[in-house]
Amino acid sequence: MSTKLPALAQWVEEVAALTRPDNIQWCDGSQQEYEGLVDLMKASGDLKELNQETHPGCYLHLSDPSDVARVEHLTFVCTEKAEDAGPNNNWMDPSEARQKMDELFEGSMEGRTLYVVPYCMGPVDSPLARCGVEITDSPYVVANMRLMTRMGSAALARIEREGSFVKGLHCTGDLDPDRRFIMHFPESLTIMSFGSGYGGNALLGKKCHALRIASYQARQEGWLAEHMLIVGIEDPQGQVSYVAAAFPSQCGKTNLAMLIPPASQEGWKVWTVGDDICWMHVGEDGQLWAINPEAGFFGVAPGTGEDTNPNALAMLDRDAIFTNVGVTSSNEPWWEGKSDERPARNWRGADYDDGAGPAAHPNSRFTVSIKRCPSYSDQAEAPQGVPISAIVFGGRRERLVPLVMEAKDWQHGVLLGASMASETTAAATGAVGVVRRDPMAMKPFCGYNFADYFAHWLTVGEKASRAPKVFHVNWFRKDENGRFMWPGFGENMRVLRWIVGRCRGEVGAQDTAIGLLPSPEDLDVTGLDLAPETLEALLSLDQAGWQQELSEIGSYLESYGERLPAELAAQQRRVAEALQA
Ligand code: OXD
Ligand code: MN
Repeated sequence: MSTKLPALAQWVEEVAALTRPDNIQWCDGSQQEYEGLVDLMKASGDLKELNQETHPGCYLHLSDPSDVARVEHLTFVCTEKAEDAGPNNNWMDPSEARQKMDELFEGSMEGRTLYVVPYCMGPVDSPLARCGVEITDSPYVVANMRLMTRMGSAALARIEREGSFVKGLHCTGDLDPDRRFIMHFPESLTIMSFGSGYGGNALLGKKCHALRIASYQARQEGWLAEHMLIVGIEDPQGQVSYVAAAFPSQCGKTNLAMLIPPASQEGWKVWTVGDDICWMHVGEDGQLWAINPEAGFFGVAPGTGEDTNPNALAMLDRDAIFTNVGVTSSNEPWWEGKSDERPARNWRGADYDDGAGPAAHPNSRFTVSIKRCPSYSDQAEAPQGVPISAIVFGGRRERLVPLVMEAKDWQHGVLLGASMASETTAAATGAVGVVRRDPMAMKPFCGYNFADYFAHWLTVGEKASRAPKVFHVNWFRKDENGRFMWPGFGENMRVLRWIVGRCRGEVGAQDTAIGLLPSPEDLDVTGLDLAPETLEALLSLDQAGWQQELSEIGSYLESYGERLPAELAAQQRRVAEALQA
């Protein structure tokens, strides 16, 4: 296999001349090719077979311990002008960055195979989908790309038809953290990633293309590329409303995306369209239509259990790749929160020792095709996408932020998204548990200046005459004893029902300075072990605390200087004044 497209053939030749691989393999995406890669990795020790009787087609990959998460401090957006990348990104001059990367890539594939991986983000026949080609020397990356994207011949055919594609160049290198960079060149639709094999740094279709590069393209072309799950919520009469929800990494997007409503919510169902990324376009009817550009999950394993996410467990017993989990004595994958069984070995491949940290790395992952998900939506492949009724923002906030609130209008919704904050998690290297502003859960993923991004969100709202309603949720409030106040997981269905009810004009809310909040009687809490005072606290407004929050939001927004849209500053002032009243 090779290509009819001169621009692609030439790029592959140039990369090969620079990196000097022993072989070049064009990937067709076939099952046979996948099995060949698995055999190769079993032979090299990159993959270990798990128990094939209980977990057919499942393998374990253990990373270098220094390479287990995204590296935000080594991730750069290289636009010609630093202001275009904005204070939300690390910036490097594009020619300096290219030179640095060329030096690293020079001869870096000697003795290795260069894989050419054409892929399509989104259903191959969807006008909303976009294509890319990743060149990598890692068979682990190729195998994961096959599970995560529409990869191979069909994607290549579309690329040859369209003539354009995002170029992604990846090399594992020697995994030296001092020689690790994830560079984005949005103006030339190019990604260069060196020195890491970790998902978010190396599977370039995901964060690098579908968020950083796509968000930049989306602004130019008038659409949105977001860090959001997409679900269909079906009521007992069979009517489905679609919701897109943005939460920072490790705040439960995957769990919410495949939620199973508890018995008390009889007749309600949740259908999974996506768990991490959402591309939305304004349709001719004025609604936002969304596709999931991915074809698989790269989900966080720890905490995935029978009581938290039974759908995920059900899809993980075949054809999955596990990265950095532990194993049991019968060689089945294991992580904290999976079962009461004692693991035999930890994620470093050593015998498990209770005193020596968790068996699975806190950011250990599973990769599996979305088609394995029991709640996979029959609309997930729809070329036109699904119509979005509600956009939900949320973060991990121990205090202050109520369980749920609704924005007064789109502009206020943009403020809710732009002022989102969350406690940091293990998905990225660095301190865990520190509250940071993470607008629209896009802090690590927006490929341009956040001030321009907020302005773009406001513009999309102007274009969409039937824009979704916007909400904010917080599943993570704690009481003075440090206990979670809301049960979360499947019980979040009760909050989703209020959200859907609001979109359909069927349930009440009280107007407050910070937004529309349900009164306790607006939420169905029948059968929940929840004290009335706790519910009251979850739905109340702490005036002094919010005044302080609004002042912090004001300073945060001011840090974007003159590029900040006046409308957003006005929204902040409006809420701050309402809180003084
Ligand atoms: C992810 C992340 O892998 O957000 O989805 O880190
Ligand atoms: Mn994510």
